[in-house]
Amino acid sequence: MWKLKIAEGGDAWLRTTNEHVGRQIWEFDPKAGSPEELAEIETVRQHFWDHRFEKKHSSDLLMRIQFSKENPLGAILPQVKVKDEEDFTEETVTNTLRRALTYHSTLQAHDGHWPGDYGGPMFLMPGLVITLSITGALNAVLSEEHEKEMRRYLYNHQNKDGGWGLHIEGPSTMFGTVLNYVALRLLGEGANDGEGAMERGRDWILNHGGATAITSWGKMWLSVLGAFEWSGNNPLPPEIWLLPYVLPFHPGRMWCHCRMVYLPMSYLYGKRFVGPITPTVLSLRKELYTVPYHEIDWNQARNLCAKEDLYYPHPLVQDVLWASLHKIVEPILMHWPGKKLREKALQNAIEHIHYEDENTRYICIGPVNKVLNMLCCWVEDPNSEAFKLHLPRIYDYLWVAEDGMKMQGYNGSQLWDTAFTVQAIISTNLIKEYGTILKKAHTYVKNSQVLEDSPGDLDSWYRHISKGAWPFSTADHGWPISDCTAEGLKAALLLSKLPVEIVGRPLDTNRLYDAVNVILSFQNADGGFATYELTRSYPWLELINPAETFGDIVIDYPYVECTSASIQALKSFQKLYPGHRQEEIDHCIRKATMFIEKIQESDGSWYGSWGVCFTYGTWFAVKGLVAAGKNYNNCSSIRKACDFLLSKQRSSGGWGESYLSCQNKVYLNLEGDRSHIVNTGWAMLALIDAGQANRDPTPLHRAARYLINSQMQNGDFPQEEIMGVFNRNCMITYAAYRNIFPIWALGEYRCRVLQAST
Ligand code: LAN
Repeated sequence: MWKLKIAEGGDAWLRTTNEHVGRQIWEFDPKAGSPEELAEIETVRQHFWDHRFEKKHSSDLLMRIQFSKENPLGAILPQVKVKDEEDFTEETVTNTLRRALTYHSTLQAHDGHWPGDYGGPMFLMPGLVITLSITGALNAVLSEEHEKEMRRYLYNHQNKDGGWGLHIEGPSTMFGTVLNYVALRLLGEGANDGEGAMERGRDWILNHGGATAITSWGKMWLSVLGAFEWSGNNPLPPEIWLLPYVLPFHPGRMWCHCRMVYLPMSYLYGKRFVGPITPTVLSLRKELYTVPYHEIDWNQARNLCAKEDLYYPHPLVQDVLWASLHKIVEPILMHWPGKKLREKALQNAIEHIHYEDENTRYICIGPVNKVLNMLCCWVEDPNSEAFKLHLPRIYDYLWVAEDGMKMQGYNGSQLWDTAFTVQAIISTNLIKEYGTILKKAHTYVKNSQVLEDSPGDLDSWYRHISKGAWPFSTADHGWPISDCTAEGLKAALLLSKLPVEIVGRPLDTNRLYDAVNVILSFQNADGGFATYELTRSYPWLELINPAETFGDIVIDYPYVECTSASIQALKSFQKLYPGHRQEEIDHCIRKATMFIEKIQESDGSWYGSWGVCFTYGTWFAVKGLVAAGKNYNNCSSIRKACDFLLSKQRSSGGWGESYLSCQNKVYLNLEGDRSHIVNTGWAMLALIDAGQANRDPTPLHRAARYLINSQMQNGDFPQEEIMGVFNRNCMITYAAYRNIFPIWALGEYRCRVLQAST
């Protein structure tokens, strides 16, 4: 049986700064599991498979089953449902909250965080599988059971039309279909296996123009595998890193995720690296294309892209730029004396790769550069220590649920979920009852702060400061993020106000100061906050975004979420430490508030970039403005926001926003006008903050009723549609949101709507 292990190392090649706190790994133990347990797991797997086209999101049930055995619930309060016409009392809400909190506490790990599935994207696992098969490490890293679960996952998420999407809920794309088809082949499936599934996948590819129409990232992966020619790729010259930093398009100025993905890609491109040509690779050359491989026009292929994949079409300047690099510059760099420069550029690139590896303990900033860096280390030297150090960190990205084993979008969302959960629990004011959970969560928050800057001269590695920041996941990952620092700080400050006997010792003041220092350092001149770094270049740089499937990736833009979270954290800090850097903080908050007001949409909403979408953005914006001292009466932005939210409430009392809002940048309800508990939580929290209870509490009562009635028998809430997003177009799972936001919204509702009115 699969077992989730928390905060364990157990491999001589693993490095850690904090005893692996937050690390979550699935291991297969052939001896574990009673026949009943194994049968239960089979049942939930079968259920997923049977309903896979209607319900594409798994419910993280393997972890839930395991935890229900390890932390048995005991007696649970009886469930109360509220009829439509009926009023409910505070007791009903408190009962729902107790049931929800008791259940949610069973999901807390011993190190204090809430583990969970962070899957969703469908373009990650193929990169891993391709890298492992090229390097010959497939069997060393993945057991038969791993491979079986990965195949299960891939088959579970094949769309009805035979293709695969960019993410689990998305329509089929060439990128998703070719890569997942290839992954299945490398995981041992024959071209006609899967009771017709492989054939349907291939048909999808061939009916949509064949793999020459895959996106640029797909072209790169197929090229290293040997199933595509490098001459069919647009250039990714590593020399760009050697140009002076003053140039606006220097990679050091790009968004760290963009820079960190194109860095290893440029290394592989610069080397024109191709893995061993195996019989499977030769066969793929036949399976994936509409014409024989040797007849493909590779020059034409450079700019082909299936219409299903095209979110960000190349502007003409790009085609001109790539053509001139391809035809004029590359031939020079591939031959003496230009080759000397190429060697220097490759050397420089691999040094930056090693720096990133070392300073994330080989986790790397994200799943894409994780496997690319690993491949580069192997290409540099197959026997290198660096490659060996990469291997055990692969498991940090793998997660098993009833839909199989997936590769996650990060090494988890540990700190983020823990910081939110702390705020949610405290909002209920049931602190004494759930004190032990808060204490453990507090430990996690304290143990996960980043205590040092990255080593060396930060500027020459293009790194921002990290000391005092919080990461999104674990301290070993270590990349600082503005809003994670803010949410971490908010949680730490709230906990510091509670009795030490209940929640343990507060964080040292100096470490609070460090966090404030990081937050202040993240503010841009326009008042806004970006994610990991300052905005270092101009939005027009998006013109050279070559990734057809992702929008807004080239620079780190300022976001409403990051800006609002920073305001909130600084305000809470100031209330407790009014003397510390007072003027700077005041100034920072003033500018940030103006920034948020400025970017409001004309309908009163805010576009959220990292959650779905206008409900998420509006929740953050309102919370930030209110924290800064604005209210319904003195701020027209807040009034407009309330009108916007109220206009979107569904007849059920809830809110339900489709992920298509993110892509289209226009609010869209979920299909069939369904509501979604997480959207409902965000909208309720925003309205409560904006003082809706004093004007007309009815919408809040209706929303609360919707949440109460959505709770399941055991106190859990159902997993509905996917609610996280990145780069405008790709969705990502936040498995703990279904528990956190109903609790948080009902908690505030209980204390600030019901209790306030009595
Ligand atoms: C994340 C996850 C966390 C997220 C929040 C903190 C929630 C957000 O408020 C700021 C942006 C951030 C840090 C974020 C950015 C983009 C990430 C890193 C991700 C969504 C997780 C995965 C995604 C990353 C880009 C995926 C890899 C794909 C590429 C296109 C490189």
